[in-house]
Amino acid sequence: MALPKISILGAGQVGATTAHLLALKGLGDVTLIDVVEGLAQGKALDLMQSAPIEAFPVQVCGTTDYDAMADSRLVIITAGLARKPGMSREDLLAANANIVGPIAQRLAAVAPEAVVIVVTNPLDLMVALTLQRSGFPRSRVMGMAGVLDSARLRSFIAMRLAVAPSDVQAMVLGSHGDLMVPLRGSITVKGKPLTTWLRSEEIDQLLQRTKEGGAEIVALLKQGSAFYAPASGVCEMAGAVLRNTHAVVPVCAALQGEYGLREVCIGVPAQLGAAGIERIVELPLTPEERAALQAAARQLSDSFT
Ligand code: A3D
Repeated sequence: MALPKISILGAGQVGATTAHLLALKGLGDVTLIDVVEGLAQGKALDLMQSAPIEAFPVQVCGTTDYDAMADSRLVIITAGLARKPGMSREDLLAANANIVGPIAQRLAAVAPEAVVIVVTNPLDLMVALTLQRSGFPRSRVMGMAGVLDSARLRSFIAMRLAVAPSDVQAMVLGSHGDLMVPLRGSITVKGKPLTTWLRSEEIDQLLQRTKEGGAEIVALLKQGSAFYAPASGVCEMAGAVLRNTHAVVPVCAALQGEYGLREVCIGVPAQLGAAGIERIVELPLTPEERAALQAAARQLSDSFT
């Protein structure tokens, strides 16, 4: 059976690491596309030379040509600038809108049936832009951030309690940034509420570290931002779409009334399958969580107008 075609825009840190993981998982044939001549071609060739050792069955190729996205089942947009120390994600808005907008327009022309996962920051605004420029239904455009923010929180809790990360369950909604909304009351470790493991002040500290999780890595790296965990987040979403798993994961999606919000792209739990977003899952939120989600939505609406 032919493997699905996956195109990745941007062969930088996140794009190339995502290509590597997708190949290792055998999720599809990968086309890497980057504006820098030779970059995508070189990384694709390097990845193909790992195939005899890793025994993955997929093809990876690289190009500068956007039209190579043609007939993709899945398009992943990582093209754009990454943060430097001291920069907020919003500082990237103008530059990255000029990169993502034309990509969204082109992909609508050459890959009109694709499901799109956006990674470029500022994430929630780039999802809204991709939706607008592609003209795609909201079911086929989503952003990766909640999976990453949730994984960061789970890893911090696992490190603090010295338990397996897979024993920690947590979900982070809202905007990818200061206005993320961790569902504090529903965090569990080995099935028991986090409040039975840690004092409230310690939980506050872990939540704050999660909010600053991206900046912590930017400050350490001094150039560029995180890419291993972001690429894992993208692959989790890609796997749910390509393998039609119906898994529920937090994604940035356009809301039309869910959670009482409209005309905004923001992080919420969604069930993913072959068609993209199959449904947005409305979890019961506490009044504080609902207010935090609304505040994040207000700020995003202000930024986009
Ligand atoms: P980087 O390693 O700089 O790669 C970006 C690539 O995009 C570079 O190779 C560029 O040459 C390429 N590029 C630039 N313009 C174009 C264009 N017009 N067409 C095709 N390719 C182009 O950055 P990165 O991979 O570390 O990060 C990529 C983006 O993802 C940035 O905006 C990051 O802020 C964002 N990011 C988001 C998350 C989220 O959780 C949402 C996590 C990590 C990174």
